[in-house]
Amino acid sequence: MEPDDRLIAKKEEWARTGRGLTGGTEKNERPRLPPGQRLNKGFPVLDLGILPEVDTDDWKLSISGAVENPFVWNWEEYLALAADQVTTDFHCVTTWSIFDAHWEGLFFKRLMEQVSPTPEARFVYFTSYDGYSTNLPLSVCADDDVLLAHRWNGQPLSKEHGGPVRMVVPKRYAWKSAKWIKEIVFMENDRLGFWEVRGYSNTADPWTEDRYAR
Ligand SMILES: Nc1nc2c(c(=O)[nH]1)N[C@H]1C(S)=C(S)[C@@H](COP(=O)(O)O)O[C@H]1N2
Ligand SMILES: [Mo]
Repeated sequence: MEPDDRLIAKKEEWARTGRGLTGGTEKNERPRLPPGQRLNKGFPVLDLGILPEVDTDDWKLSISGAVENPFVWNWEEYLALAADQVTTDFHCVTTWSIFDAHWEGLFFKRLMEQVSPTPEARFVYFTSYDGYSTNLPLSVCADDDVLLAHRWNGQPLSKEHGGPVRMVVPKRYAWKSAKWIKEIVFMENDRLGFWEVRGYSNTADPWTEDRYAR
């Protein structure tokens, strides 16, 4: 499958024109909602127009870069460690938010215990089975609510939402949460991901409405 160029061009245009920026909160909003966001009842799907087929039998997750113990996990190896759970809100830059998503998987902090990042590691770069990428500072990934998730609201994470396994980074806009995760590289220097080179903010903090690179 090829990336959906029209969809990508449209989102690049939103970054240029500042779609969704309000400069404030709307009346009647619950304080729990970041500025310019609205609560969505369902869980929308956003992707590049590619739905990668990744069977758990073939699934591999490679963790490498500035770490003392790089390795490649298969499904059983991941499952043996994935015993964490958390309930979080989730905010997409296109202005929808969902409340109380329940995720099960492996806290990123515990992944870090397994690989032991070197003192030089300050950034993390994620790549996915659909060719997507995104990047974060290591300090953000080490937060208590960041995890690799294979279950959502009591069910296996659906293919549309990034199954078998995706990242979940609740305190950043959702494009920082890579679906269909394939590779995690610990880095000394930052490297911009797919949307970060297309006009979207590198920091991506919903609470300061930090949507776009400007
Ligand atoms: N691999 C991959 N991860 C991705 C994306 C993508 O296109 N490919 N889209 C991002 C964007 S823009 C959003 S808003 C969320 C959407 O997650 P959802 O489809 O589960 O709502 O996934 C993020 N992670
Ligand atoms: Mo998004």
